[in-house]
Amino acid sequence: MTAKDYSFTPTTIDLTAGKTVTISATNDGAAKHNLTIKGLKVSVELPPGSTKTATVKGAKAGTYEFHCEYHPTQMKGTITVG
Ligand SMILES: [Cu+2]
Repeated sequence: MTAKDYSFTPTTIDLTAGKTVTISATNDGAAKHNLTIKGLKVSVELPPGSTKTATVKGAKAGTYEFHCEYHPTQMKGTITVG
């Protein structure tokens, strides 16, 4: 996924339950961003120009919210695990 000032692309992501998934996030913007996924223990800092990965192991089926801690009202989305 990509973070750019001030949105994530895509804003909806589908994952398969019970699998180990690596999420790669790139900050293509000029501002500092962050990727936090509530309920999946993901919180990665994304300085401008950086790419970071987060591994999610065996997520349970459900809907999880993700956002940027610096711009939580603008930068957010949903991960559906099913
Ligand atoms: Cu941000």
